[in-house]
Order: sequence, then structure tokens, then C-alpha cells
Amino acid sequence: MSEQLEEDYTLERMPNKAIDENGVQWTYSRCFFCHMNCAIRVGQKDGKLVEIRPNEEQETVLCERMGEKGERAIKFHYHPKRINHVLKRVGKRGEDKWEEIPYDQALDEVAAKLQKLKDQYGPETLISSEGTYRSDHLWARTRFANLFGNPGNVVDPGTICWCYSYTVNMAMVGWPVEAIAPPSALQADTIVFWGLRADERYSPKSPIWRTVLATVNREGKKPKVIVIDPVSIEAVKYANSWLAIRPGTDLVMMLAWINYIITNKLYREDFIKNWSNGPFLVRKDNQLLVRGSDVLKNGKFEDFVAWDAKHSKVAVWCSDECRYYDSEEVDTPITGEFKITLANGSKVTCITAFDAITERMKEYTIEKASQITGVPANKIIDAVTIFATNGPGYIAWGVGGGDMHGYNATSSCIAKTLLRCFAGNIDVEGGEYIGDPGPVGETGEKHFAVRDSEFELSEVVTPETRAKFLGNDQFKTMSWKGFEKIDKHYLKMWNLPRPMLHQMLVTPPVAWKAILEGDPYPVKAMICWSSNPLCWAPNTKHVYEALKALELLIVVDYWKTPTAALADYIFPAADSLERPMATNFEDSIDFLVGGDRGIEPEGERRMDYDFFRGLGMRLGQEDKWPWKTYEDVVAYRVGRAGCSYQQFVEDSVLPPPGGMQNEKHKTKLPNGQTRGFATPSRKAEIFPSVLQELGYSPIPFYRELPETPLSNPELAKEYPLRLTVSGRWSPMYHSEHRVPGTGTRSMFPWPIVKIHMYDARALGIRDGEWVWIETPRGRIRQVAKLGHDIVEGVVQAQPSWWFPELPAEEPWSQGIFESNGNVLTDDSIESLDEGTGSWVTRGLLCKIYPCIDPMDRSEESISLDDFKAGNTFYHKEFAHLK
Ligand SMILES: Nc1nc2c(c(=O)[nH]1)N[C@H]1C(S)=C(S)[C@@H](COP(=O)(O)OP(=O)(O)OC[C@H]3O[C@@H](n4cnc5c(=O)[nH]c(N)nc54)[C@H](O)[C@@H]3O)O[C@H]1N2
Ligand SMILES: Nc1nc2c(c(=O)[nH]1)N[C@H]1C(S)=C(S)[C@@H](COP(=O)(O)OP(=O)(O)OC[C@H]3O[C@@H](n4cnc5c(=O)[nH]c(N)nc54)[C@H](O)[C@@H]3O)O[C@H]1N2
Ligand code: SF4
Ligand SMILES: [Mo]
Repeated sequence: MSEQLEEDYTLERMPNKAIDENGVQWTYSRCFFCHMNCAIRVGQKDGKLVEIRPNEEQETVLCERMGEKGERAIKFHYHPKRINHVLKRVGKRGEDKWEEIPYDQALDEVAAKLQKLKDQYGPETLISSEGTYRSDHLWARTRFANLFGNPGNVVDPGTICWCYSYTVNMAMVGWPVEAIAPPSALQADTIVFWGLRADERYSPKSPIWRTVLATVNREGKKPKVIVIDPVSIEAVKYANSWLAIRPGTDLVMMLAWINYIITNKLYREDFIKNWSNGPFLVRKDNQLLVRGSDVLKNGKFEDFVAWDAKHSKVAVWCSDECRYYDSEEVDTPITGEFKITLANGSKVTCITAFDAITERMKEYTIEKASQITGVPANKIIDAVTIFATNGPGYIAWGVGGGDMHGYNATSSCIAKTLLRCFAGNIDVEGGEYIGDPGPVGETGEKHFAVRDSEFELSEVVTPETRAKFLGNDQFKTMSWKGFEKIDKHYLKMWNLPRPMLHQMLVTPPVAWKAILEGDPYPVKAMICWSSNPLCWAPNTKHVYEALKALELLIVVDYWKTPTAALADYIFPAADSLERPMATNFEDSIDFLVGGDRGIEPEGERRMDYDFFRGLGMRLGQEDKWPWKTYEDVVAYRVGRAGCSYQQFVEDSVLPPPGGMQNEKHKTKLPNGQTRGFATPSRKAEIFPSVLQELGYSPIPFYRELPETPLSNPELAKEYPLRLTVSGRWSPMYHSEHRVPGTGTRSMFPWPIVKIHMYDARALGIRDGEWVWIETPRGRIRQVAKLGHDIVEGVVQAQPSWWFPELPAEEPWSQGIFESNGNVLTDDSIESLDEGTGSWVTRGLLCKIYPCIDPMDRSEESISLDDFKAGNTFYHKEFAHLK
């Protein structure tokens, strides 16, 4: 192509599938190598991929996973180790012996086996295992499973990653406000990176890091940046405040921030008073929110009660209409103690929800937070003052900030959203965005693109089936119990069912129990798609045991991963270049992004949608899958918004009909009511009634994690260092991009564990050497990287390592036990978050020691006499091997 023409092509928009002068056909597509889903243009000639370019209109920059001209993605696509046909196990499980069979035959066989297991054990005997958002096909899994009669059994890392906070935030503000960056991020005056490595998360070239750089370098008033991380990450360069925190202690810091903000009256009273449930009354005797039914004979449980200072009496809040019944003129204080009379004539003393929070926060002083987190008190005060006084701003979502903190997870999410509300950041420009898929007409008609939840058919799941969801009564927030409480309000606001997707999850140890012990019922079959649980789930040995005990394990993947190597059938998955796309990121945003299929699939690779549809068509669901191809699905979705398939893929974005507005809670709905939020009270629930109804504390509280020097000093004697199995880096994406041959593995060939120089010196560890990292669950080895850029006493090991170059058969299992950080993590029920089942990956205890005994180094000397005298030559950690 001539230089001039090349320039024109990047400036002008070409029609989709235009052919250039070299005969290369260019398709508007989207990358799915990570959550950024950058818009790309895929070039093919004679049916083969030749080049991938950024879509300049969307300001894409191709990252390390893609390669400058897409060469890495193209090698990934044609890699000889890719699974192109179904592999059926012929040897013993784990022996790595297979035969290739046709895709349709495999679907027939699997459908028959599923039907047999269903007949024998019931439809609940099936579970699916999934990974992070890897495609826009999640709803197809739910649709299939719901129609199969399954209660929604899914294991997925969403329990510790975003989805649990999606759920908790829905209960608080009716929307998954936890986001990497809001749409108006450039306008933020304060950015908090709370356990988020924004440069390596996705890539230094990804839109998120470029947005950060554009914000900190913007003209005029510069934003302030706060980093809360045990490691001095890249963002620290731009930070006004870096809180070098001990892993797993973040919640106490959050609570101290809240206490400080309240004590120093740094909160936005207008928001708390008028838009939150802060003024609602809570009984002092039982800490329950007072309900309409408590104070009025015919009052409703759904209604709440505040004190009206203007008329010195209670005011009942009509949740259904988002107003007080009596008058618009009420004055409801956010603080105070009131004696009220209940409908049964008894009198009770109440305080406001805001005061209830205030009371409970008092114990979380800056000094206490400093002692537990290891961050000096003055630094904590500086940071919270910036956060509370330099708004608008946002707390960017990072998994270090509580997602992976076991039984502190739910409280961490509540605490962060409290901070957002107190700072007045909810749905303001430069603050935290609340989405709105589109207006619903008075008769319920919708003119926005079809949402994932509309495909899922949650309504077909009967109450009896719902009760069988694994952990339904134990981890209620992400079960049907929590689902239903939020579903009601979602339906009311948007005439849409609430998404199931990854909002209902079974915590892994509960699933393994059902598989291994048949408790509460036998789980015999697993569909594992876009998931490598041997890498992502805690306590790898436990996962291995469970996978091996399954009667039927189906894996749908690109590669023969360690998990796939244990399967009965491995189905080849079509990669993102081979599929069209329309996504709203699990119904979490109010616009749709997408693109066309870049190229026809190789071999018998099929889309995940086709896999689930194929099973559904064989299992009596024929009339429920009217969309033969995924193109049909995309056309149907955008068609409702009056957009054609071609238009959509060329634009690659379909915005919500109302545009992206802020402060929508203040606007009116078509029925004339004030909109508020999609919560039970239509208020921002800083005191979440949903959690209280489920039996959990609506007020966050801190517990020292099970493995810390404070909570378990005995264990800390043997395992003295604090372990965080964390830290994203590009081009690796979880367990992906390690297969040699595409150019990504050679960028970071070996797993790295980061430790402080002083700790290393004391332990005889040298930079670049293999070391053992050990916890009570087991040990792995990684290569030591020493530095001063990590809190002393902290060890940061990389998760999800496997070695695709090693044999897949046992005992090699592609090195799954050798360096995988999840061999070290804990999945004991006592360590899990009681509402969601979140486990700990940050804040464990470990020890670390060299793989080759330091005594064996050339500069060390050991005499023969030492051996003869029976002295231990071995490093003390190996003494037991003598
Ligand atoms: N200790 C510790 N554990 C962690 C974490 C941590 O920080 N520390 N992080 C956690 C988090 S946040 C997450 S999200 C999980 C990640 O967990 P996962 O998302 O499950 O990641 P992987 O283990 O890489 O497994 C993904 C698999 O999906 C395949 N795949 C990719 N795209 C597709 C597709 O479109 N279709 C199909 N069928 N297959 C596809 C890939 O080849 C790969 O084998 O790990 C969690 N585990
Ligand atoms: N390149 C790449 N990008 C990815 C992924 C990937 O695998 N590779 N995975 C994607 C997925 S699914 C997710 S969920 C995101 C996650 O992305 P991030 O949330 O950025 O996750 P990490 O980089 O694991 O951890 C973030 C930061 O938390 C710090 N940290 C560790 N423990 C603690 C702690 O206890 N407290 C605090 N405050 N900080 C701590 C780490 O040092 C690190 O700098 O990344 C996404 N993007
Ligand atoms: S950041 Fe890289 S891997 Fe992620 S979508 Fe963009 S180009 Fe693809
Ligand atoms: Mo994740």
C-alpha cells in the first residue's frame, strides 16, 4: 500500500470488509485478549490472516499480547498446539491419551451422557467452571443451564474478583459502581489506586493506563493521586501519597478513613441527607432498620422510617414512589436519638443509620490503622484528607483493595462505597458512574440494545430448583437469596431481570465437597469453559482431587491446559478473531461495544455460544435457540435499538439512548417519580438493607485475617513472612500466553517472586535464584527478584503458573504444582467471607528459602569432618530430609 493511501486509510473510515490495493480485506473487529476489548481491524488475504491494525477512530494502540502488527495474535491463531478438533479421552484420566472425533458426534455423546446423569442424579448434578470475563457468551451458559433445570451452579473467580462487589454494590447503589475508571475519568481531581496496578493491568499501552497518563498530565489543575499498595508500582511516580500497606489489612485503613471523615465532618451532608438512607432509623435494641410495618398498622415492610425534625414526628418513606408519604417538606436529620412509638404501642429508642455507622467506626482510629497496616499515621491523614476534600474523584477498582481478603471482602466493598458516598462522588462528573441502559416507556417498551439478562431466562428457574443452588443457605449474598432481593428493584427501574451471569457463584470448596463427598448432593459433571481452575482456584491440590473425581469433565479451550488434560472431552474454542461480538461487560455498562468476525474459524473450532446452543438443541431446548448464528444474536440485540449489524460493527459502539448523563438519581422517571437508585429504598443505601435482611452486618467491620502475626503468632514463628499472591504483568494474562512460540513467553520465561533486599540478605537468597515459597498448604518454587520497592517482611509471588512445554501426562501435569501460586492459598471454609465465599490470596503467612542450599555455594566451605560428624549439611528447611 502506498504511504499516502495508508495515511488516508487511517484517517478515513473504510466500509467493513473493504479490500485494499494489495488485496487485503479489512474487517472491523474487537480484541478479546483482555477486558479492554480494543477496537481493531483484521486483515485477511486468501482466507488467511495477514495483519491486524488498531482502529484509529477508537484510538486503539495494539499491546504486547497482540504485537505491533498483530503478529503475536496471528501466531496464537495458527499455533500448532491449538486444539482444532474435539479430543476424546481414551486412556485413564491424566494419562494424556486421546482420539480425535467430529464436533457434532462429540456433542451427541456429551448430550447423551448429560441426560443420563440428569436422569440418575437430577439436573443439579452439573456445574460449570468459568474464568474471568473472556467472552460475551456468558448468558448462553445461563440460558442452557436454566433450561436444563440446573439451579445455576457455577464456580468462577468472580467470587474474589469484581463480581462479588458488583453484587454488593447493586445492594447499595443499584449498579456495579466498582470500575477501573469511570467514563469521565479525565475530569477526576483525585484518583485512588487501591490495590490496583494500572499500568500492567491489561498493558502499559491499554486504554486504562493511557487514560491515567492523560489525566495526570492534563492542562490546568492537576489531579491528586493516592496509591495504596505494598509495592512501589509505576503509579507511585505520579502519586501525592503512597501508603505502603501490609497485605490483607486494607479494610482497617478504609474504616479509619471513614471514622476520620465523620469525626472531622468532611462528608457531603447534602448527599447523605437527601440521597442516602443515612437518615433512616435503626432500633438501638436490635440494630434493625425500622420498617413502615413497624410503625403503621397497615404499613409496608418495604418502607422505611426517618425522623422529621420539622414536625417532630416520624416520617414514613414510600420506597415504591421514592418520596415521604406525608409531605415533601420533611426535614430528616442524619444524626440524633429518637424515641418512637411502634404500631403495637410499644416505644423504642432509635438512632439514624448514619449514627449507627458513626458509632461502629469509632474504634477504628488512625493510630489503630497505623499499627495494623504499618503505614505512619500522618501519611494516612494526608491521604484521607486529599480524598475527602479534593473531589470529585474515584477509587479505581483493584483486587488488592479487598476483593481477595477472605472474610473481610464484603466489608471492604461496603466500606469503599461508603467512602464514595461520603465524598459525594456518586454519579458526578469525574466521580463514580452509575449506568442507565435506557428509558423504559410507560407501557414497559425498551428502545435500547438487548441486555444479557434478557437472554438468561432466570424466570424459568423454579423455587424448588433455586433452593438447590450449592451454598444457597450458607453464602447467601451471591445465591438466589441475594439475587431475588435485588432483582425486584432492577425490574422496577428498567423492566429488566437482574443479570445472573457471574452474580451467583458457588465458592470452590463447596463445589469440591459436592463432587468429592456428594454433600449436599452428588455433582458428577462439569463443563469447564474459558477456565483453568487448576490455575485460578485456591488450594490446587484440592482442586486436582475434585477434578479427578468427576464422572464427566468437559473442557472448552484453545489449548490443552493442565485442567483440559484431565478432561473426558476437550472441545476446540473459536478465538476472538473468529467470532463477532456484542458486549456490555456482563451488563455492567450502559453501552454496547462490538465488532465483526475477523476470519472464518480454523478446523472445527466453534464459539462458546455454538457449544451451548448445540447442547441445548440436543437436550429438548430446540425452540429456545432461534438465533442460528452469533451474527443473528448480535443483529437481534442491536436491532431493538434501531441499529443494523453493519452499522454497529463499523461504529463499534452503541451508546445508551439517553447518552451518558450524571446525577441521574435527581431526574424524573417517565411516571413522574424521582428516579433515585435501583435499591430497595431507592436511596443510596450506606446501610444496606439487603445485607441486613440476609442476616449479615450492614456496617463494615474488621477482622484480622486467619494467617497474620497478630491472629496466629504460633504459625508466624514457622512462617514469618506475609505473602500476597498477586501482581499482574503484561503480556501474561492469568495462565495464558505461556505457550512458547508466539513471542510472549520469552518476555517473562519464569515465575517471579518479589522480596525485600533486607529479608533476602537475612535468608541467604540471591537475586535471580530459584527459591521455595512455603505455606501450610505446600510449597512451590519461583525465581527471586530482590528490591527495596516492597514493604519489608512481604513476599509477592505470581499466581497461575504452568509450563506448557512440559508433558501433559501425570506426574508431570505440565508443572501445575511446581510454581503455581495457588498451591499456597487456602480454601478452608473458616477463612471465607460469610456472605460471598471470597477467599484470601493477599495476606497469608509463608516462609521462603533457597532451592539450592546456600551452604553449597562455591564461596561457602564445608568440611568433610562436618559430614562425618553427622552435622547437617542441609539448609535447616531440609533438615527433615536427612
Ligand atoms: N492467588 C491468586 N489467584 C488468583 C488471582 C490472584 O491474583 N491470585 N486472580 C484471580 C482472578 S482476579 C481471576 S479473574 C482468575 C483468572 O482465572 P481464569 O480467567 O479462569 O484464567 P485462566 O486460569 O487463565 O483460565 C482461562 C482459560 O480460558 C481459556 N480461554 C480464553 N478465552 C476463551 C474463550 O473465549 N473461550 C473459551 N472456551 N476459552 C477461553 C484460556 O485459554 C485459559 O485456559 O484467577 C484468580 N486467581
Ligand atoms: N496483564 C494482565 N492484565 C490483567 C490480568 C492479567 O492476568 N494480566 N487480569 C485481569 C483481571 S481478571 C483482573 S481481576 C485485573 C486485576 O488487576 P489488579 O487489580 O491490578 O491486580 P494485581 O496486579 O494482581 O494487584 C494489584 C496491586 O495490588 C497490590 N497488592 C497485593 N496485595 C495487596 C493488598 O493486600 N493490599 C493492597 N492495597 N494492595 C495489594 C499488588 O502489589 C498490585 O500492585 O487485571 C486484569 N488485567
Ligand atoms: S489491551 Fe491489548 S490485549 Fe487488551 S484488548 Fe487491547 S490490544 Fe487486546
Ligand atoms: Mo479477575
